[in-house]
Amino acid sequence: MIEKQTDEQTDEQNAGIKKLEIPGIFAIDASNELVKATVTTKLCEAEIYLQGAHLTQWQPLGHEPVLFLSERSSFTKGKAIRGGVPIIFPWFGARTATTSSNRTDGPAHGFARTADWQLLSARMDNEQLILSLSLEANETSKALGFDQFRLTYRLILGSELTMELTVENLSATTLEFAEALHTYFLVSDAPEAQISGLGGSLYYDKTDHFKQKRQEEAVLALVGETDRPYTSNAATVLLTDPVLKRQIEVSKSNSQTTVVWNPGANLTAKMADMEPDGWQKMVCIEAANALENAITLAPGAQHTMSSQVVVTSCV
Ligand code: TA6
Repeated sequence: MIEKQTDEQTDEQNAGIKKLEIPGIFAIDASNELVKATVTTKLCEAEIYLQGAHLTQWQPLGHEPVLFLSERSSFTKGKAIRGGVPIIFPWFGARTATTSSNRTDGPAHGFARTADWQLLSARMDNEQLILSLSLEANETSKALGFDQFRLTYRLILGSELTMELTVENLSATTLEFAEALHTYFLVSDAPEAQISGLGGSLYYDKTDHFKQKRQEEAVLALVGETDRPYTSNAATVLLTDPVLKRQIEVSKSNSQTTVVWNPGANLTAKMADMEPDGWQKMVCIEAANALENAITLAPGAQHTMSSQVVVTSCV
């Protein structure tokens, strides 16, 4: 049975979180259904929801917002936010045999993005704000067969963005999982965007029966629905926006899968949490370990995947 928190427990928790506020820099708003933290430093502005440890905005000084956030996104308990950086764990997409062995169905992209994470710490270092959050097994994860793990998410928010996800296996048996930092980047017009760094790489085309293909072109342009996990791929990807005149560099470590996703007009029209033209304003470039790159962790072992985002202006 899934236990529901009492109002007293929630109030107590919120009071604890409020103690981590840093005046003028890091504020927590617990007055709405989802607890939201706001970051204002000399280097950037950002927003993060504790549900899902979901970063929904990051804007380094002198630049436009970097992350796409759907205006129709639902900010309610248990519903995934559309945009920002959903944390995908412990399976990617629909639940598959590799990550579920005989277990019951679960929500698309796992339970981490809709779970309540704990804010562990918030501290300044060299004008950057460093946040640490964690998620351990709860009733929902246990019901899905994941009962002994710990996720720790470290966010370094400055003029660059670093996201670090650590998975620890606390059990006496192996832990098999997939993961992704499902980052939605804001672009002025998706068909105009240029994505470099994946030329010559192999990917599965989810829009064409999962066929494996090789990207022949050096620069990928988004023509219609694009849904591509590139496996065994550690590439640094460069997203150029000729209208906003900026380049976003996405590098990563301990990630063997890169995913590029844009739903295109037709799929977007079927998505309740996207504006009809939402697909034009976003492209997901995701650091992941999925499909044949799913991770198997030995008892007591841990694994850290990270992604770094750097924005530069260009002419
Ligand atoms: O990362 C790409 C993808 O797996 C796509 O197949 C697409 O469905 C997308 O994620 C969004 O999934 P969601 O469950 O958030 O609607």
